[in-house]
Amino acid sequence: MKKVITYGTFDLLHWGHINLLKRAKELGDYLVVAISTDTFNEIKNKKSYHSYENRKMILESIRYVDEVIPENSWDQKIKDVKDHNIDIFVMGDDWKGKFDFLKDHCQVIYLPRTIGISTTKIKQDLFSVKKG
Ligand code: C2G
Repeated sequence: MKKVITYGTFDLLHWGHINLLKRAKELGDYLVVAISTDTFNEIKNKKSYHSYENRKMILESIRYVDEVIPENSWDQKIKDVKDHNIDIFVMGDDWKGKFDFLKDHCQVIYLPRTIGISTTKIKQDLFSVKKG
C-alpha cells in the first residue's frame, strides 16, 4: 500500500484544497493529512476561522482523506514520514523546494497550486461585499 502525506491549515475549505487532496490521493492508496493546530497556526502567523477540531472533522469527511493527524511544529515531518511509513510527501508548489530535505526519507512532489482561489481571497471578497 502506497502511503501519501500532506500538510496544511485547510481553513474555509475550498476547491483548491480539494484539487490538492484529490491529486495527492491519486498518487497512492492512502492519504494522511496533517492539519495545523490552532497553536501552530499562530507560529505560522495564520488565524483560522474554524478551530482545529472542526477543520479535522471536515477533512475526515472528504472521500480522498484516509487519516488526519495534528501538525504541531515545523520539525515533525521526518518523524511523521517514518512513523506512518509514508512513501510520498506532497505539497502545493508555493512550497517548492522548501521540503526537499525529506527526499532522504520519501518521494517529494510539489503539485501546481489551483489558480484563482485561496482562503485569503475568500476573506477579502467577503469583506469587500460587507463593506460595499
Ligand atoms: N493549495 C492549492 N491551491 C490553492 C490553495 C491551496 O493547491 N488555491 C494547497 C497549498 O499549496 C497546500 C494545501 O493546499 O499544499 C493547503 O493549503 P494551506 O491550508 O494554505 O496550507 P499552508 O498554510 O500552506 O500550510 O507544514 C506545511 C504547512 O502547514 C502548509
